Amino acid sequence: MAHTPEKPAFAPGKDGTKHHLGHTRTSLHADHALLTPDSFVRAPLPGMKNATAIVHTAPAMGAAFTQYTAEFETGGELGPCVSQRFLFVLDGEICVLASGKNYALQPGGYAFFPVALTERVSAPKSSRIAVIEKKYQPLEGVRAPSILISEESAAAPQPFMGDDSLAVRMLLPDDSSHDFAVNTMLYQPGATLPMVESHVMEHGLLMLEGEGIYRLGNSWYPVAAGDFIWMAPYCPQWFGALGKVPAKYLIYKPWNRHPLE
Ligand code: UGY
Ligand code: MN
Repeated sequence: MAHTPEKPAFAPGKDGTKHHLGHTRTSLHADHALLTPDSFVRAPLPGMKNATAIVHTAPAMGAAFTQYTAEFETGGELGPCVSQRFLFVLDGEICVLASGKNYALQPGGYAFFPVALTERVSAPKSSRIAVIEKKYQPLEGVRAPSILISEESAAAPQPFMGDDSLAVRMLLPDDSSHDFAVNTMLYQPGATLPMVESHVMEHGLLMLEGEGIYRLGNSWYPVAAGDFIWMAPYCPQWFGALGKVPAKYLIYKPWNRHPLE
């Protein structure tokens, strides 16, 4: 991407926010990270055209996967990927060319690409997507997953542990060919996780709407749409939605694999 003094690619606070005396809600710990938009740094990844990435988590942080937000200018493109890849459209429109077919994805649309596939992902207008990439862990006797293109509204909402005020949509099929899950969780105002969870799976979490309080380890953080959270395995976690509108997040976890593998 062209790098002009008027529009630097590396611009913390590009959204207009300014840090007051070094204050930010961004907070990094061994077992969790909260990263807020005022501290996001943009840089292109190999193969990107007219696009930049905000890498939210990666092995450098301790995660076994990579999650980033890709921001495209008109005509922007993602680079190639050696692992499996999941993307979820946040804003704008995304064109996918895969297995000889073209798809157009709108906000809420998503795609899963298995390892062997060479997809082309481009943006006909200014757009943003959440991207998750993970090395595939094959399972003996189980076929590798296939390409999937769908939209969030096509996944039926399920009450979480019987609570109608907390709806989960599973975006990937719950079969053991997939080694990770991506879900959306929609909390009505005042809804909470029913328990403090502590589990072997790590999480990547992008706040999509609303706000609330996230407990991570032994700290409680105010969080809002646009924030990213990484939770290491076993990080104690709990969320309560605040405000007058629902809170929603997109959440990743490794799934369907034995911890020894
Ligand atoms: O799927 C999950 O583990 C989810 N309930 N965790 C979370 O929302 N922090
Ligand atoms: Mn969890």
